[in-house]
Amino acid sequence: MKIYILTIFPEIFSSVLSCGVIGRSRTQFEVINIRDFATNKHRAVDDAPYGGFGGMVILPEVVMDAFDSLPEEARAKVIIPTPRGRLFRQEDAAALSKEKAITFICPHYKGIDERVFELTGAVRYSIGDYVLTGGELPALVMIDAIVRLLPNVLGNFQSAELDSFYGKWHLGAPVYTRPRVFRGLKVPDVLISGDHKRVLRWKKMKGLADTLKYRPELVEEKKLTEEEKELLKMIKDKKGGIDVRPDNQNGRSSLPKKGAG
Ligand code: 6GU
Repeated sequence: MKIYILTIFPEIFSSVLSCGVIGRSRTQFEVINIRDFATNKHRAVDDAPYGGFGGMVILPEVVMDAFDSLPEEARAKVIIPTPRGRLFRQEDAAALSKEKAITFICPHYKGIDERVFELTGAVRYSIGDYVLTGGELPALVMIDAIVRLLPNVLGNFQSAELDSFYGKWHLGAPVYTRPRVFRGLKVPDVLISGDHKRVLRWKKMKGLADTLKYRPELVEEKKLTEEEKELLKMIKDKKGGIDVRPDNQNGRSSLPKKGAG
């Protein structure tokens, strides 16, 4: 896959795209500095918005000149990260991982002149209901989600299948490693049983129980398979050995303080 990124902050991309799983992937990244296309005398890339109210808007001409410098393949799939877009989801990452080339145009300041959306045929995506200073981090978030789904990128592709939201609507299960007891906290016995079927069932049940606990708004009757209905009933009836107590989310440990008591 080839990913083109148009930005006024190319520095933001270098470390993320060269590290870890994304860095090792064979994706070709081309980061283009929009400022290189500024031809006005101060090489300005922004100007005040029509209508006032302050802030700065990226000039359409520099963005379009940068965009027009890209090869044909870069025009097929264009994404502009913006809080005024559709929420980016796992399905979008999966669909985009099938593309040959994707171009991200990163807004900054108050945004990019609206005409750029129209002229490039861009799709708008938001990564959540909060406002960030620019589209660079959202672009990286989307790129990470897309690239890890490319064939041969995750060492053990099976590992994507039990992920939260991978072909499912709910969260995945938590993970543990050595040692079996750490500071008094035990790894669930089932994970040490060596019984694959039981482990898989526990993962399903625990993923559902945690969805109920942390993201209850995701649990909708009509989305549930018969197996999920049955598992959720067991969870609610406190059968199946899953702890359903709400846990402490205020950052403090639920363990007694050292020296207390
Ligand atoms: Cl895509 N851009 C900005 N600036 N803020 C956001 C966002 C995108 N998604 C959520 N917040």
